[in-house]
Order: sequence, then C-alpha cells, then structure tokens
Amino acid sequence: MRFDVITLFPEMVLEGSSYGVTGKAIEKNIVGLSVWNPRDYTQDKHRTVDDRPYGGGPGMVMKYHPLYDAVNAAKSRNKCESSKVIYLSPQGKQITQNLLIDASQSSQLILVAGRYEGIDERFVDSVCDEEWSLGDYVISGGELAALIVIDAITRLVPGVLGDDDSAKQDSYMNGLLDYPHFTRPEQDDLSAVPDVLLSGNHQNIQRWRMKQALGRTSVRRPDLLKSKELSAEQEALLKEFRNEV
Ligand code: 9D3
Repeated sequence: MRFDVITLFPEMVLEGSSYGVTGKAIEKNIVGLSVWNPRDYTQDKHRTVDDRPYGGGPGMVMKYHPLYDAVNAAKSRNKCESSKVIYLSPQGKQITQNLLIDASQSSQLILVAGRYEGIDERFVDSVCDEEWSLGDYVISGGELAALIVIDAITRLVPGVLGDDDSAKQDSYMNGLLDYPHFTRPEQDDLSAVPDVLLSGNHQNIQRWRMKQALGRTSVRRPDLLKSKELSAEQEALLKEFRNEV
C-alpha cells in the first residue's frame, strides 16, 4: 500500500504518521507515504493556491490547477496497478471499517486534504473517485482526516500487526464493542478484578469476554447489534448478560 497526500501542510501529515504502528510500518517500508504540496505546482510568483469564490460569500476556495498537477505528479511517480483519488470533505460518505477494508485492496490511495472553504467543484467531479467524511462535525481541514485514514488502513496491511496481535482480536470481535480490560493491582480500594479473569480457565474467560462485549454493545450501541447476525451461543450469552443486570 502507498499513500500520497495532497496537502498545504505536508509536515503535519508526515509528523502525524511517524508514531507507533504507522510510524513503524513506514520505517519498515511495508507502507509508503509521500506528500505533495499544491503550492509547489503553482506557476505565478506569489504561488497562489486559493482564490475568492464565484458568486461571492465568505472564505476562499482552493484553485483547480495546483491540485490537478500535484495529483498527476503523485500518479506518475509510481505506476500502481490500482489507484484511487479520495477527497476528504464534510460532504463525503461517512468512513466505516468496511469502507476502509475495501480501500485497503488498492495499491495506491491519493488522499486530497482541503483547506479554506473547500476546493473547486470541477476538480472534485473530474479528478476525485470518492469523497469521504469523518462524520457530522466540523474540523478545519482534511489533514487530520488523512491521518485517520492512513492509521486505520495501515493496521489492515498484512505484516503490519504481529500475528498474535490486535488484528485477529479486532476481527474476532467484528462489529462489537470491546470487553472490559483489567491489569494489576488485583485489588484496590474501589473494587476487585472479576474472579473469572483470575481463574486460569480460558474457555470461561473467553465466554465472559464475549458476554461482556455483546452486553455492552446492546446497552451502548443497539444500532450495531441490529445489523449483525448472532450465533446461537452469542444469543444465549446476551440473554445471560441481560439477566445479570
Ligand atoms: C464552517 C465552514 N463550513 C460552512 C458550512 C464548511 C466547511 C468547509 C471546510 C466545513 C469544514 C471544512 C473543513 N473540513 C474538512 O476538510 C473535513 C471534514 C470535516 O470538517 N468534518 C468531517 N470530516 C471531514 S473530512 C475533511
């Protein structure tokens, strides 16, 4: 997987991707990350990337041509079998794990981060394949959205997470909220660790965790359970959870 991010703030994207799991994956060349600044693809002496909106109104709009030339530079640097141009914007479809799993099958994702009021719609129509949003709240530009997409997709790339690591756990708990976690000390002033977790009985521990995951999901996010098929054992565990509370 390689990510190419079109951004007026390239340092923000490089810096933000340099930590933890994503940082390691880039360091080890399991994923590639390059940034492309539209300002470097301007022709005028002031290196202008924005202009006033036709029709008037507040704010500025990102110009078509610097973005277009930056995307083409990103496309021609690497000849990838499948590349997609994605505009991160409040008007996009909301990002979900399934959307990201789909996108992780591409070999190159070109992420366009907007600033100001947005970008010239002709660029969105003629260059961008998809438009993605984080959700219904307002942030100041697409860079943080690009960082989230890079982080979430990098976790899905084979070899990035160890085999014994959270990837398997993530898919085992597919579509459910996580169960509660505990670590030492075993006892403190407030409360104790649930006995079953200290029992050493792995089958009971697994059942307890699945029960908690199902129960918490049904209490906090009933919408997630509606669109999910439960096995007979999961139905039984959920019933147990409801009887206990
Ligand atoms: C307050 C300005 N808004 C007027 C209706 C429009 C607006 C323009 C540009 C709102 C936000 C932005 C910048 N946002 C993003 O680039 C962005 C974003 C977001 O704000 N929310 C959710 N997902 C995303 S992805 C990119």
